[in-house]
Amino acid sequence: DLGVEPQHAMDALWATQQTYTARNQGAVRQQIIHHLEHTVACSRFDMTPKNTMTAAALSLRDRLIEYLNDSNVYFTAMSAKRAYYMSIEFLIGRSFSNAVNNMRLESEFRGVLAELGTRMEEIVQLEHDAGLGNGGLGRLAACYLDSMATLNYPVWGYGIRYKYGMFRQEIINKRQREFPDFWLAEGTPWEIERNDVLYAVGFYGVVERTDTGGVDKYKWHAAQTVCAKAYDTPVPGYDTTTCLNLRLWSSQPSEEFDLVSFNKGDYASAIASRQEAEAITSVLYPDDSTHAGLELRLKQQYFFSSASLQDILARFVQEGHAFDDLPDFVAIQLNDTHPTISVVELIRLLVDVHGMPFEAALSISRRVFFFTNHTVLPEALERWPVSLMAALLPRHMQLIYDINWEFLESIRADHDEDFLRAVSIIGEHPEKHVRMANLAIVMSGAVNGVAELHTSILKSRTFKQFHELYPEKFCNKTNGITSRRWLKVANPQLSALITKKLGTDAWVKDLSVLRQLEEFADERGFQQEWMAVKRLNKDRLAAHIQRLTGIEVCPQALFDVHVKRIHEYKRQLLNILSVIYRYIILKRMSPEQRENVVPRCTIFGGKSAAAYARAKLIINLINVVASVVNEDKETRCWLTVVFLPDYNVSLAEIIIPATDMSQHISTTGTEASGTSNMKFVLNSALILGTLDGATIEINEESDGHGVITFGISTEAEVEEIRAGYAQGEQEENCVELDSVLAEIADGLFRDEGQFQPIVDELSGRNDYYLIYRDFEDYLRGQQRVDSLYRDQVKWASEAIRLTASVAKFSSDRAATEYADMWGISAFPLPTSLCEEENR
Ligand code: B1N
Repeated sequence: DLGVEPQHAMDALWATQQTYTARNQGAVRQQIIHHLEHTVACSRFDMTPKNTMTAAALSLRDRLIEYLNDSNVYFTAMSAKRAYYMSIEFLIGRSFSNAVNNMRLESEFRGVLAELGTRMEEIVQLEHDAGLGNGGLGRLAACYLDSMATLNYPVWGYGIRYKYGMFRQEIINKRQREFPDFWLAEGTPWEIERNDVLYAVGFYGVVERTDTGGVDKYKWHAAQTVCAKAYDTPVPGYDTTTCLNLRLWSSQPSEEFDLVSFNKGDYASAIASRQEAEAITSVLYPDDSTHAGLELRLKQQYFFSSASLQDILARFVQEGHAFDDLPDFVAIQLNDTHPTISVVELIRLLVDVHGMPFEAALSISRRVFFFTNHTVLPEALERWPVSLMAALLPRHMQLIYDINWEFLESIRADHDEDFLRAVSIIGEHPEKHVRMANLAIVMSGAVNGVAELHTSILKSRTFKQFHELYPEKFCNKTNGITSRRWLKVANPQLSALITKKLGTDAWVKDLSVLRQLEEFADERGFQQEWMAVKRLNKDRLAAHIQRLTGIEVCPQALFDVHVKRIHEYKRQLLNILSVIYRYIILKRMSPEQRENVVPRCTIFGGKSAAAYARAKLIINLINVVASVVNEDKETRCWLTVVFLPDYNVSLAEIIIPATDMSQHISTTGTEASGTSNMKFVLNSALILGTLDGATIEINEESDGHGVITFGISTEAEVEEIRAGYAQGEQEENCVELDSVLAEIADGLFRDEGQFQPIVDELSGRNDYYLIYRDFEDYLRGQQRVDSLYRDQVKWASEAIRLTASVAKFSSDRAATEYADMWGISAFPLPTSLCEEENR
């Protein structure tokens, strides 16, 4: 923070400006050498690629810090309303290429790295992913920060600096094994440790009530206090000097707390308590889409919520504002319910610490917070037992009751008991619990889903009663992805081809420019160039697969990719069962018949939550099938199955550009949005999918080009079918799936019978995810994909048209919608302040 009055900030900015490090190869060389010698402290004779990478990253960081400081000074000087994106996950991946690209320093860095005897492609691979997220939700947060920075919005991200990110997955004996991901082992050049940005965060204890002249005052005496320390990661926008801040909190023991134990002479318990404090931010919950009902998880949520709220208020006060004006200067986005305790923390800080009346604090909070829901799976809606909440956060529990009382009173006159029970923040069964989504909805200015279908399900089903109460609160914000990381950086060949063809790279900041590609969709020469790029990317992936798994895949085969978290609702099981069917049919064919078959390489990737037995069994099945199929010389040319271990952001950057067709086959009504579908489309992969999540909108935008759909297609139908099953209705037989199930049961895969429960369930039509029901239509969809692939001209045309229609799924579009909702404006640094003269 500034430490100066806002009106003086501009002067300070002018004075410290002009210092942007020069942008030429000489300056870049000088900086990197400086860091090599003085920070990495290696001699000229032992410049390993790793050392060079570290030095190059540190030189980038110097620039990032200049951009970051100036952006913050400028936002303050302009009294900008700020938005804060609170998320328990930020799935950043690697940062090097992204930073070089966004700062437009590619040719300078390439030049210097060549002089130093290495290559950009070589050193970027040495960077460890920052895997501080499970999947879509965390990666979405990262894409949004990129877009907000690019669009010059005054936004910060707040989250947790996990010591261990998403676990590293290995496949051992065809099964998933989890290993810790100590991503900080060699340090990270991208973060700035803020030893002076510290906040105390309390847990447990008691609440003291005092009556001050008729008004009750409450004071929470926490029994445990830990310290939150800030680590800042600069987030550079593309082609702008705006740089946002991602502030991640790390927990450490608080000194006061230590002293008590040490003074008692109890050294051992003092050390134990230090470890308890550090444990709060030590590990990311590897638990996508299911609720982790553990005290430590609630501690994490409150820990980062409290630190962030204290920090936001401190900045607000320092900028000279009065609390009544908070909604004019601050908007806070809750990325799912995980940060929702922030709402209660704000009220506690305003009421207990700053003396504001409760009603006033309520009304302020309702104008500050905004809530995004990311899932309708009932098991994923967060509920905390009142007993746990009351013990860990006693004052917050009281405030939650107060909020609920005020809310229910305000609607009681017009609604019956059933309605009140449905919307109450407190649920009663099986034990009393706090419904975090209800709290978030009651206390937020707006609630959004992440795709059209998802939002309509929220309104009509999940939060039906709330929608009746506040129809205007519900809005949709279809997800988006950043074109910088997912096309410009991940797919340089396709980027170059598009830029050459359109004669502009304006698409990097405006994906609607890609619409112009449609005009060339049927131009043969262009189609050939387009497919040649795909082939290069497939060669690269084939080499990678060989390195990682030893499996040789043929780049002529149709690369069919299914990568995402492993979950029953995402139906990887449906896919692998159809692979088995394909194998059975191939075995039955004569050599002549096989000549007409399109060669397939089916690639899977994804992690299962460590405790999710069924998902792990599906990983096991995929790997068992792969081992049998890949060994079979008779079918080898027509079918290969690959399970790529440890799917993460940097692996996605290699897989997605190399994909011919990607699968998004969740049971209709289960996948809130999906975002990899958008990344595949951006990279010219066709989609085989159900009409679920954002795939529906992708299909609409492309007018069906490049999207092959199948399956039960409305959510209402799914409900009807399930209701039928519940009443014992029998499904018609599917001979294809029956033959697959029979082969599994007969031991085609030389397994130990572990797949029998899957066989039994499906044969008994215990078919919650509609795998049996959708199987035949899925096979038809697969056949359509094969026929299309035989006609490479048609395929290329469809692929180009699909990519041309991707505009809506840019995170720049989504970021603008959020910014409008928050009421914030863009603040690009005036060009006079930028580094033009240094170019
Ligand atoms: O959020 C993504 C969507 O595109 C996906 O469809 C959706 O499944 C995903 C608990 C979650 N929903 N819920 C989670 C993550 C971690 C956790 O601990 C739930 N992730 C999604 C972005 O909108």
